[in-house]
Amino acid sequence: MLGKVALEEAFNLPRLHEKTRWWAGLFAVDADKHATEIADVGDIRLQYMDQHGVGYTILSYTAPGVQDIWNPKEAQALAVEVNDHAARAVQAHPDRFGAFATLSMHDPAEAAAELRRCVTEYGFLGALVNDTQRAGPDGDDMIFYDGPAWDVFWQTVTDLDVPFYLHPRNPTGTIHDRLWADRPWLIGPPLSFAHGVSLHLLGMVTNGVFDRHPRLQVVIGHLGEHIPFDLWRINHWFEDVKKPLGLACQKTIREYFHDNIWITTSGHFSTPTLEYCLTELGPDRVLFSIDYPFESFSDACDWWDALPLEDDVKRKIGRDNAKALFKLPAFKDSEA
Ligand code: GRE
Repeated sequence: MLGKVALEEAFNLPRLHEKTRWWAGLFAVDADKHATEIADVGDIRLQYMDQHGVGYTILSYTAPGVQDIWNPKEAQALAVEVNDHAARAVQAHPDRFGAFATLSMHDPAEAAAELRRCVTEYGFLGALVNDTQRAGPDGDDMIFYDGPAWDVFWQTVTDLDVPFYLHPRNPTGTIHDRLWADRPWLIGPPLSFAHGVSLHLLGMVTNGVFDRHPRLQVVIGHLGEHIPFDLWRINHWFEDVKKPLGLACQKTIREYFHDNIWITTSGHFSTPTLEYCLTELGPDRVLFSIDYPFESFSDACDWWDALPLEDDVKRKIGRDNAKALFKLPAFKDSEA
């Protein structure tokens, strides 16, 4: 399929090479290749896109990124630097690249202001945040965005009418030590990433963020971070037990998925799993993505291009849903 759109696609700052090597050591079999690819927001990426029929990529700063920085001033300075860097990449290839804002999430008003700057000055298409913000004197605290203090931020997101991508990061501090330290191979895609994002997103549901901000659009990757497979059970327990006990969210979990939540195929190229998600959620809430450079263009695109889906479903997920959600400009093969 030509003109695909991909939106969980990471870059780093070349000057943070050492941090990239550390992260690559945890997740990349070929650390040199990974470090080269993630630092590129030009020719290497464009060549892969051309080879594999990806017309447009929404760039985002790699995990754990700014969410790993517990000093609020440093976090904000890095976010601004990253956004200025991403803006230059987009300005060089506006018909191939867009960007998500990178945000320090220490302070809701500051995060809102940086998002507003990126959207209004740079034309960024939303924000991508790596789960909870590390905070506190030694980085052991975690800031969630599901409480009332964050309403000012969510209000800005919906005023600007841009989506918010909730991306995973690695477990840290006490949580890491208690849950994961003795099970290190489960950190990342096998379990901890989905564990973190599903907790955070379901916290937003049950703490009423989507009731207070009914137009808010949140995207999660990896075919929904395990939540779609639990929809029946979550629904049963919310509706039949938790609401009678006091859970106050207004809609059912399926309604939030219908009205507020999107999933992407990033890093999860399984046909039966996608078919299951389409049965549960329908094709209007699913978006193609790769998860480059943690996953390869060929694994994602060869799988996608060979999928026996109806043409209109394939066009929706591969391109048209993203075009509408992000109000994309014309890009390579955008009408193919
Ligand atoms: C990511 O999407 O950021 C990611 C990692 C590490 C491993 C896999 C992965 O940061 O998808």
